[in-house]
Amino acid sequence: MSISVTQPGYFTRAELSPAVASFYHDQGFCVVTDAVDTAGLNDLARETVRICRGELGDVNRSPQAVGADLTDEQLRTLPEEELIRHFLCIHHPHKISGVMHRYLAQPTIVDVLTRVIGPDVKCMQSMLFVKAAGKPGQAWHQDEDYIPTRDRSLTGAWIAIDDATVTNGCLWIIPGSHRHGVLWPQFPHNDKQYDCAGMSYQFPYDEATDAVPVEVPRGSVVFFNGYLLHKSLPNRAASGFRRVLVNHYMSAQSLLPWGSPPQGVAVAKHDYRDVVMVAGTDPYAWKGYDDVARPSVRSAGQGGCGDGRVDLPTHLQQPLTARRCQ
Ligand SMILES: O=C(O)CCC(=O)C(=O)O
Repeated sequence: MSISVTQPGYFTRAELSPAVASFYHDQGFCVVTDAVDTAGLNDLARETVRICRGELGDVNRSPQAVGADLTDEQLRTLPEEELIRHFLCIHHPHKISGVMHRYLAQPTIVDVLTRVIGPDVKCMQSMLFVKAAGKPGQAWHQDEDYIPTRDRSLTGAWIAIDDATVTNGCLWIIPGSHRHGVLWPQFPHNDKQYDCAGMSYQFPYDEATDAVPVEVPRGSVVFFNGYLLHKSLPNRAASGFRRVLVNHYMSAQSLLPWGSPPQGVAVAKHDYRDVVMVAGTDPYAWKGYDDVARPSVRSAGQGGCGDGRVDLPTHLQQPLTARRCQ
């Protein structure tokens, strides 16, 4: 099956123009279908194996994460495909990999980011999804649920290392859903199709009619707004992977109150400084930069997601005070 690249919002590098930003601001996403060439994709795929083997440094395999049960000997010796099948997602690969770090500022990505965000752009996060056949997706959410930018400039750049299709668990989005500028409630779902991250609900859309799959050929980059509702389904292909490197960016003109403020620092002053500038100038450069984030392996939920996982009706029976914290 071939993937259509002539849909609205899909551009080639040669077609980059002000129309890209107009489409992005209206619909909350856009795609560049030829952003990364085959040599680049091969580099990213090779580096994924080195990261999973632990060759570049510790990836902090938490007890609930896939891969936690592998011994150091297995990490070193398992055949590549068997090895990476043990991982769902590694957070912050750019902290240990020069290749992943280089892709934070890949020229086509920076070109689009400066069109949709503005001249000054910083990156605060990378995530490397491996998602082998049989592995779960991630439930409906908005990235600003996790990374609060103050100026709503959060933008994901989702680099497809493999073709991403409905079958192998491509992104699904609700176009235009970022325009409300509202973060919808989330709850700790118990739906086994998805990993352990929260699920948004009570948003004013019908997923049966409003959600669309974003199928893309490998080498494409999907850009999406931090308020855009999106999810992915499990990889239901018979074999193979749906590998993606997702980097998150925002305007460097805004503070980033991400995570808990250090002791004694008010939320209004909190500014996460473990960031990488990828374009323009940083008005807050006087604060300096931190290097505190470490890679970590995301749980796939296959060993369970811990206590308190419920279906939506059960969640809605909980007192409001409890629901507010989830
Ligand atoms: O690619 C996926 O499976 C999920 C990615 C995602 O939701 C994100 O990057 O925010």
